[in-house]
Amino acid sequence: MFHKILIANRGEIALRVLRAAKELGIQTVAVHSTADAEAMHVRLADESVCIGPPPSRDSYLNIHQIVAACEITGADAVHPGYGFLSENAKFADILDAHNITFIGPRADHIRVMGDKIEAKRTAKRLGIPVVPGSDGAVTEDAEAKRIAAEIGYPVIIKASAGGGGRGMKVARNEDDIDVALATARSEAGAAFGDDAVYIEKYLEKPRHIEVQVVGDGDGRAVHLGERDCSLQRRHQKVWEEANSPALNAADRSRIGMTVANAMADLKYAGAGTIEFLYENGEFYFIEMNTRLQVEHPVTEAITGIDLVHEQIRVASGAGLSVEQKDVQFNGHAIECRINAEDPKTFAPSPGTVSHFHTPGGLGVRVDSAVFSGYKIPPYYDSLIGKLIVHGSNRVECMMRLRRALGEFVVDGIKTTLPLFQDLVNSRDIANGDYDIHWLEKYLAKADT
Ligand code: MV4
Repeated sequence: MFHKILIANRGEIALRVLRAAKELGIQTVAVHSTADAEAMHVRLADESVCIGPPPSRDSYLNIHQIVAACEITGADAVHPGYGFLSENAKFADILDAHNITFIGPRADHIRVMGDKIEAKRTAKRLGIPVVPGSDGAVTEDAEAKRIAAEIGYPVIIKASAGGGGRGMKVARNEDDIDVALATARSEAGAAFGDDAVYIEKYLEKPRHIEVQVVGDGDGRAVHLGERDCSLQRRHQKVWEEANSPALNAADRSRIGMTVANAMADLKYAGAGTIEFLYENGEFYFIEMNTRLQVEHPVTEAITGIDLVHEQIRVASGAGLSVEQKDVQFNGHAIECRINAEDPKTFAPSPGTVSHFHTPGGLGVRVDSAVFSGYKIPPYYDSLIGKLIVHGSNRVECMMRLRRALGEFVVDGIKTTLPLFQDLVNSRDIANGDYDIHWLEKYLAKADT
């Protein structure tokens, strides 16, 4: 097992990782920018190192400073959390060259999945169902039109280097292709320095359902069911749940085993998420995330498995603590992402949290690094906490969520808590009746 883990992140996820490390008896090192000197992850770590000024590129993304912090403290492993360097293959390679373990998958797996065309090819080869479309990059209008005619309109053109919805263009008929292809390519080139795009069937009203997997890197992999993350605004997840209200146990087992077998074949190591669009009872692979995700606690709630423990175990060579037959899905869990934002305009609302009081009780978990008097710096993303509620079924979970939201107090700044007060009372949400466009439509209506 590791002696000392350096946590290359901040905020609630730095705390999340720190807790797992402490439970395993491992020493912890926090790194921080000058803006985060007073942060909770710094206070709770055994040691801390300041790695630079507030802008992320100079601190949390500064590979050389982070490697230096490992050398100074004698850390033998790095957990990257999510965001920042978590899907940076070069970072994984550099740590490896310094004999420091990257707590995550192999660099080549990060690289393959970071390129959406390669990711889709790999998924298909491994037996994962993909969205019908081009087999690789498309450059010519004629080729795009031939493929679109074959799969049928509407189609969507996506950047291979993309993600987060940037550089996507929908074409509803042949006349749209020229402009969609040219725009997607130029946007991709400008945003990512890579203008490779591909084409696929556009699904009109899918749900976003993602399958959690953990692999031991040696041919064993276990799926931990799915999360429904359809409730998004501008490609930012807002509310996530496990299980998906749209799936039954047979669907879950079918897609879960497909993914687990694929990741076993790949010899994937650590935690990963396979994202699907789900429409009319069918799954279509879109992307894979090779990291721990923000919404992992809903999976932990229904399985009782600590995903960060599993990541650390696998990276250290201790292997997975569970086999597929040990994994059971108990009840239902929902996560609300609490952002320091205006609940109507979503404008960031940094500043001092004058009072912070979190809900408690059975089935309630709050992951946050905020405390009364904490000053939210303006430099980083606006997630300040996650409320995760677990119940024996979805109805109980919703009742408990409504109760927990009523206890939550964040004074001094604006937060998205009022949005959740509304959502928990929505009829469609109560019925689990929503797709990837539901939230945007709901917010547009509330706006008028
Ligand atoms: C799609 C799609 C419809 N059809 N692909 C958006 C971000 C990227 N991760 C994938 N995205 C989509 N891909 C096909 N073939 C619709 C979306 C999409 C979306 C997906 C998940 C959650 C929210 C979304 C909001 C708008 C569009």
